[in-house]
Amino acid sequence: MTQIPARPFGFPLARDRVALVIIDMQRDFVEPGGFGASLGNDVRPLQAIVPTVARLLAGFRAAGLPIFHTREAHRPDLSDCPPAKRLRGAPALRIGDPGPMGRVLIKGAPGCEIIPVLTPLPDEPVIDKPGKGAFYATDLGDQLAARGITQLVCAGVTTEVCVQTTMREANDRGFECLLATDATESYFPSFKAAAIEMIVAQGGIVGWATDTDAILGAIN
Ligand code: C5J
Repeated sequence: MTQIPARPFGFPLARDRVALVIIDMQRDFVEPGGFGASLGNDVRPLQAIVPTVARLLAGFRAAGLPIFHTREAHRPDLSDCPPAKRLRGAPALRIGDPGPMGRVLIKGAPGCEIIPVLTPLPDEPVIDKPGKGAFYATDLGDQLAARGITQLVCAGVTTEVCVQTTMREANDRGFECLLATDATESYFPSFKAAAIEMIVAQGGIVGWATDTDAILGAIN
C-alpha cells in the first residue's frame, strides 16, 4: 500500500478505492460579479488555485481514477432553498436573484456552472447539492458506494464552508478523506489555515492534509 506523505501522518492510499471530489468550483464563487463577490468577498485568492485544481484533475484523469464534481445549486422554484438560507444577512444578491451571470446559484444559470477550465467530462458525475455538504439531500453516498469508493481526495472552495462540511459528512460515513491544501481556498486566509488545523488535529479527527504534488506523485 502506498503511503502519501501527509499531516498528521501518512495517508494509506487504496488506489482501487479512491476518488477525487472537486467542490463548487463554480463561476458564482470564483469569478467577479458572482455570488461570492456579492457577499463582499475578494475572489482573487480563489482564482489563484485554479491551475492547481486543474493539475490535480488532469492527474486523476491520467491515472484513470474516478472524479466527482459538486455544485451548490438550487431548483429554479427555490423549493430546496430554505428561507433561513436565502434571507440571511443583507447581501447585494440573494440566491435566486438575477445577477450579471444569471440567477444566483440556480441550476442552468451561467454563474452556477463550473468554471470552463475545469469542465467535467461526460463520465464524471456532477452532484448538485442544496446544502454546504455534498452528502446532504444528494445521491453522492449511493454513487460512491456503488463504485466501492472508501477514500476521497478533496479540493475546491471554500475550505471552511463546503469543503470542510463535505469532509465532515464523509468522515462520519466512514470515508478516509485527504484534503489537497493547495487546491482549496477560502475568501479568508485565516479561516483556511484554521480549517486545515481542525481537520488534522487530534490524530486526524476529520482527515488528512497534504499538497497536490504529494498526491500526484502517489497516483501516477
Ligand atoms: C459558500 C461554498 N461558501 N461552496 N459555499 O457559501 O463554500
